[in-house]
Amino acid sequence: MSFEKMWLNYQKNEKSQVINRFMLGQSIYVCISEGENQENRVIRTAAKELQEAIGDILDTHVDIYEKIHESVDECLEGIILRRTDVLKTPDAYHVKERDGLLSIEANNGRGVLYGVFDLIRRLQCASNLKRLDVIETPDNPLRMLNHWDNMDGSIERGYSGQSFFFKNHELCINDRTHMYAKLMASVGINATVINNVNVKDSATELISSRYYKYLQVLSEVFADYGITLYLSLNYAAPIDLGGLASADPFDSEVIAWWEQKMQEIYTHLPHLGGFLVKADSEGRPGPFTYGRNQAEGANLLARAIKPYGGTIIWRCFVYNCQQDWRDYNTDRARAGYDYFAPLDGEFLENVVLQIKNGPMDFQVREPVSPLFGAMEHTQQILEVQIAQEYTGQQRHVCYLIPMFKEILDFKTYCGQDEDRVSDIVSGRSYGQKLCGMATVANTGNDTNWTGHDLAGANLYGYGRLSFNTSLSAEAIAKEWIQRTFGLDPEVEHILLNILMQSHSTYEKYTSPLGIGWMVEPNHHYGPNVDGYEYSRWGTYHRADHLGIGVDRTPQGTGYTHQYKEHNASMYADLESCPEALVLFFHHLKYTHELKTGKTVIQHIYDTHFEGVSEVETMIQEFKRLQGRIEQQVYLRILDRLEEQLESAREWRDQINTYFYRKSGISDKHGRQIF
Ligand code: GCW
Repeated sequence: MSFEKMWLNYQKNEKSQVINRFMLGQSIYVCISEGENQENRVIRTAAKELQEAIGDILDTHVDIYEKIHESVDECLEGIILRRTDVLKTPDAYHVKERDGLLSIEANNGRGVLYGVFDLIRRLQCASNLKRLDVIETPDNPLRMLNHWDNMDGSIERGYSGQSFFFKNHELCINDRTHMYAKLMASVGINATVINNVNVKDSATELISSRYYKYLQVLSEVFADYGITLYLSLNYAAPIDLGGLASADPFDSEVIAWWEQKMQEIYTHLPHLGGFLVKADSEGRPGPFTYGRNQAEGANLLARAIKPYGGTIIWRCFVYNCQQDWRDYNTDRARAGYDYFAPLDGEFLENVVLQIKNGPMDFQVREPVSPLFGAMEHTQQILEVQIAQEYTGQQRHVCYLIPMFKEILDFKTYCGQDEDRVSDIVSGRSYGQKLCGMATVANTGNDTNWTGHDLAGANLYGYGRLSFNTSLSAEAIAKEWIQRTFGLDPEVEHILLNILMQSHSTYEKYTSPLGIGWMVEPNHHYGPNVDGYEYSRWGTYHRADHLGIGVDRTPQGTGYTHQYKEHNASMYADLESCPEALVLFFHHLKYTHELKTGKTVIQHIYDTHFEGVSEVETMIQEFKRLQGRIEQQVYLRILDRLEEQLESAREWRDQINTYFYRKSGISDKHGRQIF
């Protein structure tokens, strides 16, 4: 089925064929170096990919000729793929057409591959390749995916079926694995973690002889597409796997165990990039058990892996998940900064901290984590989540790239300029090399990969954005639509509108003014206003009969002062606090008048009615596409939109009714509230 190929579902494109006639009958010259090496392998992958795409899109066969690097100048006509020293940055590429000669040059094999996929994108979108001259340099050195796949085949927060990496505690390597590598490389992903950060049971054994052979094969499949394999690690492996009594980072037996383990791992898996670690978080073991801090914990692993050039990616999602809801002083939002900011400069050079975009947990709207900009001497990765845990679970359409853009564009004021989140994680702010972006992936073994067909835009968009953070969310969505659904302008117009408004619509019927967590506990789908109100998770809205919101100003939990000026004052001052986040930072009366002139309660009612009616409009619009997109896909999407509508009504009615009952204030438009 075509949707198994997502945006690489090449179709014969007559428009492209006419525009790019000069490519017909050309040959591909691949310039490789002498001997067998990884760079050559990636360049060969690139050539095969280009051959396939030209064959399908332009309906013409091109031959591939291999040349040893020195002799390339002989080929005057054709498509040349080669490495060059001119481009200094790894993964950057130069695509150029001149007098019928098309060259794709890069400093490494991966860059050549990216150049090829750039060209393929242009062929699919029917852009003119004549006189093309483009140099692209990736903004982020690391562009990662984190899969939360378990060894039994289930996926934590997975909404697209089962894992395609694991089944019954075995690794799967098949056509889908190859297609995965190809799809990810086509949008610039260069690293992936295949197992859940919650490493339990058999997953601890991934670093044992039972799995090395399979992991090695997998890492080679990935390496041919320029993707480096990483694994998640159980911090208590010395106990659970090694039979030691402790996992204390200062214990000499533990240190020796890790040194030996890393040596063993790298003997079997020379391509492994390193490990992602969730420690001292939500019940997972970590250095706190032994009275050690997070840097001491991370450095243990970093030292052991260093001889092999490996990296330790250490998550900052550390907070007290045994909070008492009666306690108004502890604020979960503060935890990441409180634990990590004082450790700036203490992490070894092969440690990267991975920081979730917000201080809580992937809510519909949160402020940016104040850790960004607070750690000048620490390498950092921004972690986002395209698995739609709190944003409709791939049953609702919610295009997340506009939100990711806002996060990347956020000014931290950590310097005079180059102080945005995008500057920090790209290495521009502090000159760091090991940094970038990671996302919790939204894929599974569903035919269409992402459950909701439109959720494919988030997978595509994340890759494109992490490569080039200045692309607009709209440009990315357009590309994705054209490559996935073809060049019908009506299809593009309607789907683009749906995608571009989807996050705002979702926010309207779920989560007003920065209040999160009003979801069903555990699975997080559907409304439950008090679902997390009296729990241990530190996730409270504090609504009573007079008002709602959390006071995080200096009079409250003091969280606002984790930001640098001017952000600290901007959030603390009700006048300047952005309205979309006002209840995140302030406790307000329902009768408080917002800048729009509406009261808080009226805003809640209005947005919930609007959200539902926007979903109704989406469905009407979408129905105009019947017959214009593949019927099966049309029906699948329609089905999800209909479920979304039903769910949005449930959200609207529960939220509005709850706050009406609490406040006793009627909707001024007299609409139905139950
Ligand atoms: O959002 C929470 C999820 C957990 C997840 C955790 C994390 C993998 O509900 O399922 O665990 O975040 O990011 O570690």
